[in-house]
Amino acid sequence: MSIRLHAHSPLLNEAFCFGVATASFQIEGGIEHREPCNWDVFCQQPGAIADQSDGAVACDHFHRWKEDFALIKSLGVDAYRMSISWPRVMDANGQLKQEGVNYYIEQLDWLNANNIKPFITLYHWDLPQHIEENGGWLNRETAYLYEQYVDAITQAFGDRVYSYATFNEPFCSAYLGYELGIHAPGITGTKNGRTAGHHLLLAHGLGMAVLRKNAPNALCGIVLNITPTYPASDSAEDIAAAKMADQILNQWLFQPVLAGSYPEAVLTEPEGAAPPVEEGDLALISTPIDFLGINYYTREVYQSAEGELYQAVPEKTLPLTDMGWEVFPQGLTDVLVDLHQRYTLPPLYITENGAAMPDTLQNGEVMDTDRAEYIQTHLQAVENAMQQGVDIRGYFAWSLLDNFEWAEGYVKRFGIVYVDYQTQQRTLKYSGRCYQALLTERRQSERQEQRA
Ligand code: GCO
Repeated sequence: MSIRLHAHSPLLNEAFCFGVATASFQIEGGIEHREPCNWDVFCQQPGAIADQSDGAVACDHFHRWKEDFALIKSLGVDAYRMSISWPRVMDANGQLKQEGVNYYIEQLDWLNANNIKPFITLYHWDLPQHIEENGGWLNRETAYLYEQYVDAITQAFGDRVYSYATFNEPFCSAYLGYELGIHAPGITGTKNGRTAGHHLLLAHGLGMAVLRKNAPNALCGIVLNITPTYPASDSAEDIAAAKMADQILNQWLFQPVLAGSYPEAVLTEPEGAAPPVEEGDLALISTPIDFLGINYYTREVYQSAEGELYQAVPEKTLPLTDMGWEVFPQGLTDVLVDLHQRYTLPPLYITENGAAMPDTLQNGEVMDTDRAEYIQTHLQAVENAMQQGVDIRGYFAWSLLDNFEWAEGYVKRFGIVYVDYQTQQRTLKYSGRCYQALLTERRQSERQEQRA
């Protein structure tokens, strides 16, 4: 097994961007150099994190970033997607923290000096705790605090950033954090989920306007995750259940951003839980974006159930990752084509795709052929979507490093690089070597073409 693409694959075109992705809270540690955040506090709740861990050290990337960046460079990627920790760069009075700002500026300068495009996510779930204590995303005011944060940090970064995403997966912040309560801050209730979701989207719209002013040359947009929904059978009821799940769980966030309206079901189901839309909000939220980032991992199957809008089918029929998620590359093609047919899309980037696998380090090696195959088949799925007319400009493997997998702690490993959390030693896994080989080959064939 290796990761191979046929010689004429559009993914081998030099304009197609390959990268790796990470997020601040999941890798940085170095918490004594920043303000506390919602996840620091959530991790202390008994039972919140599978292995009772937290982000205090994580991959110690705060201290080891130069080593990690050398690794990124050795992969031969075109781009690196990372997030900025808001509590690292701003204090509780809304003033920039110079130490944190310098930390990121040094990284941006390193990336630019090494011809690696910085794809910056401005919010990947770590909210300053003092803002959480003021209601977090349930409070409309948080959207305006976010706007101030974006204004200050993007001015400080100047023209160092190739691409900005306002948010990563507002679905997870809103639904997992404020509706199911399995992510920070651990609040429940549909009304809360929809309220948080709306304020996150509002903040996205406000953030876009700031980015246009402060980063006129950057590629700006948002990253949304999507889990395509399939009916358990051909029955009209199951088909309706799958459609309903899609409206409520996926189009909930896609439709306002891409079409300036909420799906009917989100406005009406259940009664009283409609997002708190104020005049002008949807126009802001649907402001044009330069790119849309898509995070894809798996599908979900739904059936109808008495008294419920939809019910996820618990039995899985396909091979599973270590998260218990079905491996279903066809779902990526399907969902990209579906979005393309449904909306007028900006160019897409696959900003996350990858798999947790039960890796073992043996004789200094991790032979994760399963992950290599996952990446290979999903790259093929991207290519299939491109052949059906979808404009896709890049692919980022999630993740560079094994890291803090939120409520799963350090038990689930998504990296193409293995991290020994005792010693902090990094080992490029087999999948990482395959990714590297693919990128090296691509560069070589480019050079040959240039010579020819
Ligand atoms: C995401 C998450 C990542 C997760 C990954 C695997 O954007 O979905 O940001 O942080 O680690 O998705 O669950």
